[in-house]
Amino acid sequence: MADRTLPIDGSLDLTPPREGESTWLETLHSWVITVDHKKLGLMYMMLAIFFLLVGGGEVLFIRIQLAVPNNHFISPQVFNRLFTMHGTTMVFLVGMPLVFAWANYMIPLQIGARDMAFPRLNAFSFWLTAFGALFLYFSFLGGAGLYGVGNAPDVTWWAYAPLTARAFSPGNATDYWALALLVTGFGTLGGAINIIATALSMRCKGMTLMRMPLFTWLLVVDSGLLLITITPLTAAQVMLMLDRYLGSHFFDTQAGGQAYLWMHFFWIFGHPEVYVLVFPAFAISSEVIPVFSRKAIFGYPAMVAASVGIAFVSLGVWAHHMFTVGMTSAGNAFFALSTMLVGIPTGIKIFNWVATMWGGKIRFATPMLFCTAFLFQFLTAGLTGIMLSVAPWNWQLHGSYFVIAHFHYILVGAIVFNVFAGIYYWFPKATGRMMNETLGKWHFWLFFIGFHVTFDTMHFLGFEGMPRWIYTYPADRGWDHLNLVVSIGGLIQGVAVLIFAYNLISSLLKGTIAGNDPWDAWTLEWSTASPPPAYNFATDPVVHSRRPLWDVKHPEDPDWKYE
Ligand SMILES: [Cu+2]
Repeated sequence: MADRTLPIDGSLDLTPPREGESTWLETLHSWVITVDHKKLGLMYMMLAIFFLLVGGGEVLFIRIQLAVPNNHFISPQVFNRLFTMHGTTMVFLVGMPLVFAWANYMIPLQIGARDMAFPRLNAFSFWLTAFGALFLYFSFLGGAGLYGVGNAPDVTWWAYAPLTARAFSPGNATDYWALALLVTGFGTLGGAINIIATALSMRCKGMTLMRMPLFTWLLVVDSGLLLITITPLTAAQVMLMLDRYLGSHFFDTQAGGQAYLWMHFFWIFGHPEVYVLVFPAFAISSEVIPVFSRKAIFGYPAMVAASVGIAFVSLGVWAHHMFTVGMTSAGNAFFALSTMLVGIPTGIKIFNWVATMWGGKIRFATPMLFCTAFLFQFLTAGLTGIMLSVAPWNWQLHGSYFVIAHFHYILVGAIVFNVFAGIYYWFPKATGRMMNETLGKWHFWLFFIGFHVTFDTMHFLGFEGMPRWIYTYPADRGWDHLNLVVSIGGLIQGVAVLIFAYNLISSLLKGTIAGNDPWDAWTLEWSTASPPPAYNFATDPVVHSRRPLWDVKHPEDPDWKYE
């Protein structure tokens, strides 16, 4: 065999060449025209964090409105626009950009490449996403203008027919919604193609597919899922525009169309979309948990197989969102069983993360705290998911706050928790500085408490029969105290996020210098400088195992001996 040493042992001078003084305009220009995967990754991240604050701001109004019964803080029309924009923003302008933020920044570094396979397509995809986002928010300026919350869409984030028909939605609000999703959808397709091409064709010497970090694996499977599921969404948006402007009747029941055709098109995208959004969370935990438990990930091949399994099964469960439309009992039974089937590969993942921690020397630094909470919350969300997959149970709780509680357990309890874990973990790599651990712990505990106060309570609101989408409620239903508790929990989460934002900015300016490898980690991104130079690696890395940096640090007992 060839030599077993890595040319990435830290002895190389990887500091980027010094740049001359540049004005802020030149700096801005360099970011706007960039095709560098790291800059684009950070731009996706900034886009996502910006819209996370916007979407969070929207929910602030919603929770003030619902805190007490018979409230008239905002009008029903504004309420409808706010929850529509909240959902659309969080899914398409936060969750989706986050997929590409992580993938862009991390994949070339993790597979030892100098950039993505198609750098220009990468920039094009980012700007499509950014302008699609801008387009959606231009709707606020239409119609009645800013003060009356303009012409913003008010049809919920899944825009069921016939709400979207011209007869029920006469202005341009729904058009903004459909066109914005079309534009960001093309950005998503470009990004997904790029990720797959990069992972298949740009891996460094020695990195076989089964040595690729699980993080990269998950985002590749994620991109495959996106390629399949954005297609029906795009088709549905085109049909919707045809219905609205060219007199077709795909979704018009009065003219022989089918309203639930839209539901099929939307949910065959919409259910796998949940996994599209949660895969980056799995990816982050699959890196953080081993490093902070000081053990290699348990059952790597099973983890890869489970990822592909989840993606595959998730394509056949969509009609569990439609148990109440009156499918045949065979249809109900199929979608109930296929939904329960997701529990098997997901269970494999949870067991493997726990088995990785088992017997490890666990360090509860901030990233690990967030990942540990994620394991419990994800398990709970899975259990309420199985409850909802039982069709007769679903008939009782459909359209209630129980459903909101269930999916926020995934979207916040799994995804947002891991986003925070990932930012604390890779911030030192991207900026060269550590985030403050004390503030990190405050952030974690406040967010953890706020999350449970809000979303645990929401389950009980669902049992008490509170429906979704209502802008206020009478005082005699037994919902008032629970709603107040939910709103207070939201406030605690808001404070935690402000602490996080402060930590982010102050650490960027004066955090302690991180060095190349502050966590004593094992994947390739930690072998280069922090922040990495434009070319990532001075020489092309050569790897011999799944943990190339372990091999360098432990030449007496390298991983490749066991492969
Ligand atoms: Cu679903």
